[in-house]
Amino acid sequence: MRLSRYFLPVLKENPAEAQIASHRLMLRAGMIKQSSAGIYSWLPMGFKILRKLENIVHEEQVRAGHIPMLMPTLQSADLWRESGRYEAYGQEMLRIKDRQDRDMLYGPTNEELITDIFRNHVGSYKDLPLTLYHIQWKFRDEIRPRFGVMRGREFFMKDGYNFDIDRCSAMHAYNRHLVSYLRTYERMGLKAIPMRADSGPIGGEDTHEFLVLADTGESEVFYDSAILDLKIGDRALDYDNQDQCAAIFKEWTTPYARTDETHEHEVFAQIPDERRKSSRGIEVGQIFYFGTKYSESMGADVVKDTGERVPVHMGSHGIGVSRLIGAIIEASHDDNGIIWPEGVTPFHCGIVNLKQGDPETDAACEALYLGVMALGLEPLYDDRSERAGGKFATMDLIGLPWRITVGPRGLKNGVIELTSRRTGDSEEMPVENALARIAQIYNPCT
Ligand code: 5CA
Repeated sequence: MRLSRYFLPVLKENPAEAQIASHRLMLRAGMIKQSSAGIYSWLPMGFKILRKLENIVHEEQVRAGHIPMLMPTLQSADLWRESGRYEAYGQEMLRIKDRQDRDMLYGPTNEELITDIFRNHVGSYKDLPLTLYHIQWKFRDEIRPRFGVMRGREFFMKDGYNFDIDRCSAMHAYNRHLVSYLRTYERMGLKAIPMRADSGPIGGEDTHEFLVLADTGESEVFYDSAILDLKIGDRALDYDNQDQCAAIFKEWTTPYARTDETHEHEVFAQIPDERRKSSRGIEVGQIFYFGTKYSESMGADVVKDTGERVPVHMGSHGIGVSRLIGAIIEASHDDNGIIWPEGVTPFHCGIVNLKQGDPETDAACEALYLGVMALGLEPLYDDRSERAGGKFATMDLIGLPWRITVGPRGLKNGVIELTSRRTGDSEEMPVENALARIAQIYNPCT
């Protein structure tokens, strides 16, 4: 993409309404524009990252054997009356009447809708286990929408639902989700810690929240710092292997990690001083096992091999896809702007032309631009006639992990400059070497 032809409305000044870094930087970097409280338009740069995160979530869900689909945003109130949640959900639910005077609602979550689909189409134990998911907009009329996409009213969420014949099979689904979520967050360059939590309006017996540590997080968390050393990495995962998923679940849930809702002072006090930590955290996902809560109230049951009819065991599992963008920025920025982890960056590198209009510099930049694209990567080429300082400031603000700077002086010596956004370190090298480095960074196998 050529910056001169892109739509990147960056702001020079800090917007007064933004209290935390991620909100400020998303507005300044031209990623989002508020349309009303807690509701945003996603401008091209923000939309590009949202799509990247969505793709990572899809890839990891499909890898875990879960099946993508799409349910509507508007739902019928009658379904929610069946589960008893229409009244119970309270003010956060946006209730709407259609022209026939029917009660509708903008879905805050989808347990009822998916249970209705299940009971209409599945009747036998032979069709189980089954996990369906979608990534769709949700609406919760939050009393205090704030911090930009972090606590929005309209937000983008992955929600998945497992249907299993018994508790044991459903616990495997629970563990499998925990493992797939750990992998998902790691790919995004995040350390998200699963913490035993409270199930709130979703209900159920078992639930873990995934928290990214950040001073600006809304939750208070308590943990054993040993958990920070754990990593899924590139270990071979077999999601059908119950023992492996259970072992990884155990590995991550053995060190103490709780939100304030489930915190136990006495247990916490037993952790050695140097490992006993408390801080703030951003909740980027939550998994639930709620047994037969919805299947019993809504009649979602299957016939077992014995001929007996039993309600299915269910769980639901959410990832806050739009909130994740805020969480990544909170975890990865400096005074000059965002620092995107390579796994989620909107463009793989920036190209800065220091002397736009100079035939040699322009030609070198064009060649580089085509060269990066030939690697199957996306460069953002700043081809505007701006001062170098302004171009650098924009690149720092939008946070691409690598910047290639091309100027007449370097070209005389046959070199350009490759700069890491994270460390600020620059290295001069011939164009071919820069291309080889970029290729190696993004495709380590080539
Ligand atoms: N049905 C379950 C699992 S699918 C559910 O709704 N879980 S949830 O309430 O925990 O939401 C899942 C995730 O969505 C949360 O972990 C959080 O990351 C994100 N989320 C929830 N509310 C908001 C909000 N107001 N703004 C942005 N993200 C939100």
